[in-house]
Amino acid sequence: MSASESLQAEDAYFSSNAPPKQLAAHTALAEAFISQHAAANRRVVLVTSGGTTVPLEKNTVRFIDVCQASLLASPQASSLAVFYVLIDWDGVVKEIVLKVTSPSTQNFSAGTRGATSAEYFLSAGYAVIFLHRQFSLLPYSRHYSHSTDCLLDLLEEDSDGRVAVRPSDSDRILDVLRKYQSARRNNMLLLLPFVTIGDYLHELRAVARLMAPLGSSGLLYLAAAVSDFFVPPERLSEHKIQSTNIVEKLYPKDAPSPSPQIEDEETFDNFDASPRVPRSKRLIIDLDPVPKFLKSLVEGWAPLGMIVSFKLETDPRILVHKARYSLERYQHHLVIGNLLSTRKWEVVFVAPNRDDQWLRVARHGGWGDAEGRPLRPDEVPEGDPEQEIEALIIPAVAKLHDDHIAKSKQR
Ligand code: PAZ
Repeated sequence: MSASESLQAEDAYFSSNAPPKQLAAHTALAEAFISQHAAANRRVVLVTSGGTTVPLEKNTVRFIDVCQASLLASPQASSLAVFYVLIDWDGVVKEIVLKVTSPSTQNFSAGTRGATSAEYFLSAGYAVIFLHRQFSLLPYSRHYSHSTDCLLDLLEEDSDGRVAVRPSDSDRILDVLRKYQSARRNNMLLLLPFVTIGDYLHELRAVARLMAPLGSSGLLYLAAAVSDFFVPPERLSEHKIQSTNIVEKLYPKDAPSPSPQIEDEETFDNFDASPRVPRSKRLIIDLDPVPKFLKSLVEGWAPLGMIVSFKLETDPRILVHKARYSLERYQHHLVIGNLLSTRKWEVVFVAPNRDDQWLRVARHGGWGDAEGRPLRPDEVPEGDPEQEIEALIIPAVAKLHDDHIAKSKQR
């Protein structure tokens, strides 16, 4: 796609997909945050985190969300059809089939990478704008989320009837609490939530543009799992999609827009080898590709900043190839490749004019080389099994950021 075509696609997307209601408020917060830290000559990083949703209705009851690793990796996933989880706002989970040609339509993410990375950036002295999926993991509080330690389990009632931290947990909580309070006190962390793919892109563009004046000292670290596909507004159903044709029956003239919808014909689809569910009972959703915004980011929104993107794959044989392809296509500064199954303990840095660099922390098994062959035992790192991979990633990114700043000063 030429530069002018991608600019057109960008304009078309932003003019037809409404910004989130909180965009103006978020922009004002980000502007004040960036100017405070720029005045103190401090580096600012934008960390994106968590997964975007894809609404299926304007009055959204149902949406496609990121799903658990076990589902993505399930035998049901193939190169033609992937099962995703469709969740009603009241938590009812339905399984649907998307007709797509690639299994990477949506990603999943709890926000662990982003929240953990943000903490290490704060420790490295960066001011952090944390653009995250609402209710995903946050820096510091992630240590006590329901999925790890429930905060209530760490508390007890003392002899005076007051709430106290259990002495056995006090030290580790104190360590996190001090870091958290220091970040708050010094206004080092700005939290900006998003929900949908549209919200995310509007927020990303706004914050990236605000960071442009920082020049090379701005860092954009894009760890969010962003949907590749969406339903364009003109094809969004106004109201909740019905599982019967009740609207057509009662109000034939008000039939909902054609997509997405439950198909009304009693035919079998040839999509599955042995369909068990008649087509009339399925929800078939037709999604458009989201325009590729990394190009706009690199060329237009924050052209001097250092841009780091992530590439998630499940097939080890193509990870490095896909990361390098992305780097060449968008001409940014670093792609961090990771595999779904090993992302918590190994990643690969793919950057221009450098050999690929694998970073690994000690864990039991699970590693492979670029072709997916298991590592020899002597290649598997020893060390603290509790070490987080972000403890290696962030210093390495910060070092590349130093080089980026130094290079831009020479120009
Ligand atoms: O949030 P999380 O720790 O569960 O997952 C992190 C991740 C795998 C989403 C991230 O490291 C990543 O690869 N983000 C980019 C995904 C993509 O290729 O779109």
